[in-house]
Amino acid sequence: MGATTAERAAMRRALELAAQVPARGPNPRVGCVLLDADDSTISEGFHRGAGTPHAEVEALRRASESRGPGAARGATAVVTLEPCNHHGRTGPCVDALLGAGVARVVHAQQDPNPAASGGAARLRAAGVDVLGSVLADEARALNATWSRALELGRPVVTWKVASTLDGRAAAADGTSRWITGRAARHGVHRLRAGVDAVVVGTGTVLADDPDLTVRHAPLTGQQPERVVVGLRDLPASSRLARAAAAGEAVMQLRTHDPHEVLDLLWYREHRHVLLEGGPALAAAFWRAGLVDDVVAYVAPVLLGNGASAVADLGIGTIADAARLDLLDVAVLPRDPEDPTDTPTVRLTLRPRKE
Ligand code: AOF
Ligand code: ZN
Repeated sequence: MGATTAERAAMRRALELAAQVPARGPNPRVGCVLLDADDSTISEGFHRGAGTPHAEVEALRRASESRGPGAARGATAVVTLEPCNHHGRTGPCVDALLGAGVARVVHAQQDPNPAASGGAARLRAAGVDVLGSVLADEARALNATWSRALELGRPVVTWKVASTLDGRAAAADGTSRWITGRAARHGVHRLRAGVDAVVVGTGTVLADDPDLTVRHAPLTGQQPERVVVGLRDLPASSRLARAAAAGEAVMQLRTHDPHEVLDLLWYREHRHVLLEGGPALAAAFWRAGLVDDVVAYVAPVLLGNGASAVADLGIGTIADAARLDLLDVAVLPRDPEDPTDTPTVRLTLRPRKE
């Protein structure tokens, strides 16, 4: 049987429940609604993040809280993600649903996590009526970056680049403060607030002494982990070395291999990382085909000299140019109160992968 009108409405509600949580961290956002035989809602639940109960378990708990034990017997569980079938930080939702005597499960997205998938098949084998792919596109969009990461088996990489009109990230003497305007700098803080880790090369630390924290944007949860890639030691006086000495989440990875960087970050359960430069690190990720999204801030400024925003990509002829699809363009106006501020154009791009 296809999804009933009540089940589709419950799925919309479950998507809404899931969306209350910010999209970040190792786990997807998931919502669940339990319906009884006459389509009325028994209870609702959603997942609040890694280490907390899954949406189904939360909905089952609330069902017995409000209606007593056995409340979910014969019920339909409507859930935005295929129920998990693994012991992660919590037990398998499949066991919880079977234990509660749920008769039917309607889910949206199939779980792209190979460790947790297989729940639908196990439920079917146990005699539960299972219907998948109901509002699956909406559910995937709810966890778009998480889904991409799980499908890739590595963190999604967003490269943030700030440059002049002629593609320079710094002047000939290395100075780069500030090429872009204030609104762009605040935009970068919003980007940081949405990722698990911010990654720079040692060269950027030596040249700019960045702090890399979220300060000019709202932040839910922890600061993203600050990651420095490269072999050179950080000066003890640098902001990042001092933060590390104070026990903050700063990590140096002594490698030049982007694959190794992403393996280590994946192992730390990072699903989305922001690559913030500099040119050498950006080029290494490009050459390895490990740039998934690009946010470029371009200021109406010319330098005519100085480091390019990205180092040599090994491209010698126009036919080999790296090409990107343009997804969005926005003008970030200058602060009218501040004569030293500059407007900036923000381009949102995605590398074309042939
Ligand atoms: C569900 N319902 O509400 C969520 C699911 O480490 P754990 O135990 O929290 O497991 C995390 C994995 O379980 C996650 O990667 C994803 O595959 C699935 N998440 N599954 O049935 C939920 N949050
Ligand atoms: Zn689960």
